[in-house]
Amino acid sequence: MGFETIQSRIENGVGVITLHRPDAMNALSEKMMLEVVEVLDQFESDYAVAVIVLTGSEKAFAAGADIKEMVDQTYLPAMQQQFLGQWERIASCPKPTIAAVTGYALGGGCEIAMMCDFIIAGDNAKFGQPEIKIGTTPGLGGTQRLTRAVGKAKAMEMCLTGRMMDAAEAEKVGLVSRVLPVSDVLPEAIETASFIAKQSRPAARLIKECINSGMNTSLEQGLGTERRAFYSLFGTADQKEGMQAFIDKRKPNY
Ligand code: DAK
Repeated sequence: MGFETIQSRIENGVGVITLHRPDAMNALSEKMMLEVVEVLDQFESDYAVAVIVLTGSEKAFAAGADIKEMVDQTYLPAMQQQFLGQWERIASCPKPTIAAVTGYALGGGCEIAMMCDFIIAGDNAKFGQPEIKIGTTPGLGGTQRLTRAVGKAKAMEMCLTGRMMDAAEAEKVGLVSRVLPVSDVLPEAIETASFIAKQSRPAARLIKECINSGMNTSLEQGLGTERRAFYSLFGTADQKEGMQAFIDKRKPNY
């Protein structure tokens, strides 16, 4: 689609976005952010795309925001223009998203991986929030999503020291859903995504909504949201098809 810093394609109901700045460890430049947002807009409005996979290169998913672009930034323009704020767009995507992470996922790289619904990691993956080492704080959810994902002790240690977490530790503490050999990560992420793409889209959307909203509400409110979602799906043809297919001992056709 003619992008400079990313590549994108659609296969089997899956939109794949590949971060592609090989000379800069896929550092998240402003140009890259605009291109990711543009392709997300396209994927979201395209019925051919049911699920989105975000990936990088073998060496680096992304080594964080582009430090060379940030070094001279000043307070007022950063605040007034909500500098880099559009990266948050990944978290608000209503379609299911999977991060296929190999290599470094640092700073903003770790943060955009955590914005996805789940992470499948390569056995060479390294997650970290090294901002302390360059005189700043995480700015895209590192102190918040990481803490919710791995708990206070690990998040504090990682953010205060910049220590990287390897793939085995990330799986153990629940930051990633699975760890695979590097060459299997993207194919497996796409296969998982295309499996989800074949399920009921309204059901997938509501599952995502329930889990995400439940992360920010009380158990009682979360259970209420879940129950309303469950009831509402009785209004869809997919629920009828899914249940009838089970009874008929055949595959559902959504
Ligand atoms: N930015 C710019 N260039 C980078 C980069 C980065 N984050 N990371 C790597 N590069 C460049 C290097 O400068 C080098 O370029 P040349 O010198 O060849 O021109 C090239 O990529 C290869 O890197 P290295 O030579 O350093 O490679 P190594 O294998 O030795 O080390 C590394 C790989 C990933 C461990 C290392 O490059 C590294 O530590 N990178 C920086 C990691 C880092 O500090 N990341 C956090 C950045 S701060 C916000 C939104 C977002 C953010 C904040 C707020 N808002 C919405 C408010 C995010 C902030 C951040 O992510």
